[in-house]
Formats: sequence, structure tokens, C-alpha cells
Amino acid sequence: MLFHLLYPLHNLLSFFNVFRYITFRTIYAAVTALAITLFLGPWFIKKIKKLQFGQVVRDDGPKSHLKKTGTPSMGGILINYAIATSTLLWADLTNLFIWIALIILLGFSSIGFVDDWLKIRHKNPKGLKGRWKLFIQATLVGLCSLVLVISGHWDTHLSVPFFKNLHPDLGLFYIVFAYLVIAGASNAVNLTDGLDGLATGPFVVSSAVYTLFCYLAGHSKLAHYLQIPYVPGVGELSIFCGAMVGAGLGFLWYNTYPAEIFMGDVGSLAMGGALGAVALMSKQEILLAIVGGIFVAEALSVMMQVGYFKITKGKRIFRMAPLHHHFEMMGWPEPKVIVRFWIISVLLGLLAISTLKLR
Ligand code: 57M
Repeated sequence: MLFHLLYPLHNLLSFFNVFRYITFRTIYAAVTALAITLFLGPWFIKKIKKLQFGQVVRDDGPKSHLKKTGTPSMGGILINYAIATSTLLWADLTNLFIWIALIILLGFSSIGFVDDWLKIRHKNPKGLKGRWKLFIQATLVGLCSLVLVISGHWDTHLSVPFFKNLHPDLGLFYIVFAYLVIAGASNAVNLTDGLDGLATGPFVVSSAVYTLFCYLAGHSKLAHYLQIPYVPGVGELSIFCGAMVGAGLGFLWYNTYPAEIFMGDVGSLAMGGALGAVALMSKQEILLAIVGGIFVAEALSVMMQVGYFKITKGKRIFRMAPLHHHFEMMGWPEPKVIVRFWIISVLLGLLAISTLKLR
């Protein structure tokens, strides 16, 4: 909104010309989202406590988690509010990619809210039925894909990191692929969010990497020089990604060990879905598997554990899935698991950026 209100004033005062620059608006979108989560955090936590939206902790997990019972949850409401508000303030609101990212963020947030509400308010540990989650997720992805097709932004070619000339065309299958990326990222972040700040850290790293990639993909000269797909207009998504970085960092101030608040499914499902949507719109789909490697490892550990458990009728590969619980069961203190996962996430982020040159 500020872009529309203040940029035109550059005819009167050249200072307002700065609002034209994506870099400037990305920085201040991050600062705005950080300020919102940081300063509204204490008030929000107090509100959640008053509403008694405390976490119900299952008793079949690591015993160390039982003391977390009652920790305020649904912090994702604050995260999503910060991301959406900051984006609406700083982005060009005539940009279609911005609206698609917001629809996926808020749509997946609604799924998570209902899930959390059923679990916390109605003491229903199962939450929203899986088939409802899948149906609403598929509908959201289908609608957004349709909008991209109609607007001519739909490109079914894939970018493969490290291979600059490999762009397989998935054709109609791309819509199934789009669903798998967005729903997969959403559920992988959801599974990862099982220790204090464990999902928030890699989310901030992934958002920061995509802030860079969206900027480069939307810049015709830089995209051409780096030989990555040029996507006109996708540079605005840097502002959305910057807001995600800021909101994640601000939330981490309260979510870090020992957590004063959890993000809830309302946060994890939305944040993962938003990352998936950004990966698709910036034509850097497979890159998400690299920069979001922690999320991939956590989801794979669950699939392997559940699959092996069923095949062997009770045997386990890991002491407990997802992967973070395995290390807890090995005796690693929770903060050690969290920070080591963050370190790996930063390394994966650097590897993802290096793919710009390693091709
Ligand atoms: C998402 N949710 C956390 C919190 C957070 C198939 C199976 C692997 C599914 C999986 C599952 O149910 N995952 C759900 C993980 C939960 O966190 C809440 O959920 C939100 C995110 N979706 O925001 O509201 C617990 O995680 C802890 N937590 C923190 N700090 C945080 O900042 O400590 C969360 C955020 C919270 C809190 O204790 O209660 C979760 O773990 O449920 N199931 C599991 O992950 C379970 N694993 C399992 O069943 N493994 C079996 C299967 C694979 C055969 C096995 O390995 O044998 C574990 N989770 C729990 N207990 N709670 C282990 C059992």
C-alpha cells in the first residue's frame, strides 16, 4: 500500500523514489514483520493463556515433553498476521504473485486453525480429519493454479539445481506436482515443529534464501546472467519472503527454548504452504528440497518409520520419529538437537545459494 501511496510523491520529493526499489521495501517488510511479532508477542501470549489455548502433550512421546503441557499454542496467528500486514503495507498490490502467496498462507492457516481448535478446545487429539485437510489443500492449490494459467503465468517446465540446461516439461502433471510441493512442504514443516524453535529456524533460513532467489528471478539481466528462469513480476515476492524472515525471527524470540509459545498447526501448515508456493512461483521448485532439507529429512524419517513399522509388524528404524525425537531418545538435550538442526539448515541454505554458480 505504501508503494502506491508514497512512490507517486517522488515527483514532488525525489526521496520517495526509494519506494520503487524492491530491495528497500524487502528490508522494511522484514523489519515491520519483526516489530509486529516482537512487540505484540507478550500481549498475544497473555491473551492465549487467558483463552486457555494451552498445548495438550501426548503421553507417548519423550517424557521430557510432559512438562510442556499447557504451553500457549496457536502462535501462528501472530506470525501470519505479521506476514500478511507487512506484505500488504510494502508490496505492490497489483502483483498477482503477492495475492497467490497470501491466499495460500491464509488458506492453509485456516486449515491449521480448525485443526488446533478441535485439538485444544474440543480435546480431540486427532483434530481435523486428514481427508478434509487434503481436500481443502488441493482446492486451494487448484484455484491458485487456475489463476496462474488464466493470467499466462503458468509455466510447466521444471528447474533442476546444478543443471542449467535441464528444464523437463511436466505438462498437465505439473498441477499434481504443484500440489505435492505445497502440501508436502506444509506437512513437512508441521512434522518438524516438535521442539522449541526447531521449525522456526529452518523456516527463517528458507525464507531468506527465497528472498534472494525471487529477487534474482524477477530481474531480467541477473536472471539471464545466472541462467535461471526469468519470471517477470516475481521479484515482488521478495517482499513477502522478507516479511516471512522478519515474522519468523520475531516469533523465535518467544519460541526459542524454553518456549513461551508454540506456533500450532495454524503456523506450521501455513508457513510450509507459503514456502512451497514461493518455490513454485519463482520456478525454483526442487531447490526447496535442498534449502528445506531439514523438513525433508523429518518427513522422510516418519515415512520410513511408519512404513518399516507396518512391514515388520512393530520394528523401528529410529528410536522414535520424527528424526528430532530419535536424537532426544539418544540422550541429546533438546537445545542441542535444535541448534545442531539450525546449523545444518544454514549449511543447506548456503549450498542452495551456491547452486547459482555450480551449474
Ligand atoms: C506435528 N506436533 C508436535 C505444537 C506445534 C505419524 C506421526 C509421525 C505424526 C506425528 C504428529 O502427530 N505430528 C504432529 C508435531 C507437538 O507440537 C504441536 O504441534 C504443532 C505443530 N504441528 O506448534 O502446537 C508437540 O511438539 C512439541 N513442541 C515443542 N516445541 C515447539 O516449539 O516442544 C512443539 C513445538 C508439542 C510439544 O511437545 O506437544 C508433536 O510432536 O506431536 N507424531 C509424532 O510426531 C509422534 N511420533 C510418533 O508417533 N512416532 C511413532 C510413529 C512414527 C510410528 C514412532 O516413531 O514409533 C511424536 N509426537 C508426540 N508424541 N507428541 C512422538 C509421540
